[in-house]
Amino acid sequence: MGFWTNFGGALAVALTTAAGAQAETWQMPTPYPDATFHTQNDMDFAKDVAKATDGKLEIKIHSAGSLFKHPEIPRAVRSGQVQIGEFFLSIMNNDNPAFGADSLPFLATSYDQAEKLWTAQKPVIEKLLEKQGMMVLYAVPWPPQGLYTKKPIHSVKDLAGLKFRSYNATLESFAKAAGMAPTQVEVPDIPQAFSTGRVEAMITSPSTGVNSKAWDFLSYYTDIQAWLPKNIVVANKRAFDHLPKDEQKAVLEAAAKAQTRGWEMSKKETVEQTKALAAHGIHVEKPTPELEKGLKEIGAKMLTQWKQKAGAEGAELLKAYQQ
Ligand code: PCA
Repeated sequence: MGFWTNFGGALAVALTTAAGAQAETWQMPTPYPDATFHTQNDMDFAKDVAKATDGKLEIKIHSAGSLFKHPEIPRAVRSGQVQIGEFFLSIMNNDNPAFGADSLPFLATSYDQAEKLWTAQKPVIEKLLEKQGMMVLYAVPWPPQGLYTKKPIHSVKDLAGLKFRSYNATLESFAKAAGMAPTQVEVPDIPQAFSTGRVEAMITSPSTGVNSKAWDFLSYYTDIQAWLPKNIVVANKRAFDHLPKDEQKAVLEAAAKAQTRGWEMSKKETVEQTKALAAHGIHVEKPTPELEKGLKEIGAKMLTQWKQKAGAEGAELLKAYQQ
């Protein structure tokens, strides 16, 4: 870690200027552990790139926040400390609300809607990232987000006072509006946060629930299908431009493949990992109409606030989505 913190920038520059004849390695941090389907998709992407370039471009994945912590990854790519990186798109919501559109509760709740939302979001995101010297390679959604608790939850009232594990500012607002007390916890730290009692409830995918063995500390999964937030993989534009043309093409083709494969993996995960939760003894329940109504009311208020902050760009994005 120290090595990269101190010399990563210089090394990245040296590598990119040496591009052309000899082999090159791109460093790729991701916040998520190896068992995550996103990380597995990234590994396939790296293999495809290595194969298409006869090993001239290697992509080395650093999983579970081992090279850079999650909040530092966008900056690491932007500054060229690494050439490529993956992060949760909506953590950039503070830069611009357009980044957070896919984390708005109940705006897009199915894969079809998520796809439509990404189509509307992508041109805006591309423009914003381009200003920061980054380019979009692929984006893949997590399965629909559901509610994990120790006790059954039948209405928003049942959530009052719960210590809640959050993953971004939007979810923090949602939790607060539902009367809960949110704390930010990255995925690799989830088991410990629950076992030490720092948190007692969370909203996340069946994938992350299974990967963190939710059954060790939780008993109920209420399948609220509230939103499908995305991970995005971005490259440093200068690093990309330094590649020989045929390697650029290999990266873009592998990225397009990774996006298609990732969406399919995500759909499969939704079914399989929800079953896995049940198989490990978690009560998988449908939300009561009362709970759904209460949560959707909070979502509607959050959308109104988002629109106010997101300005003309946000309005354009929503119009494209709702068309
Ligand atoms: N898993 C990640 C992001 C969304 C998800 O399903 C997390 O819990 O942080």
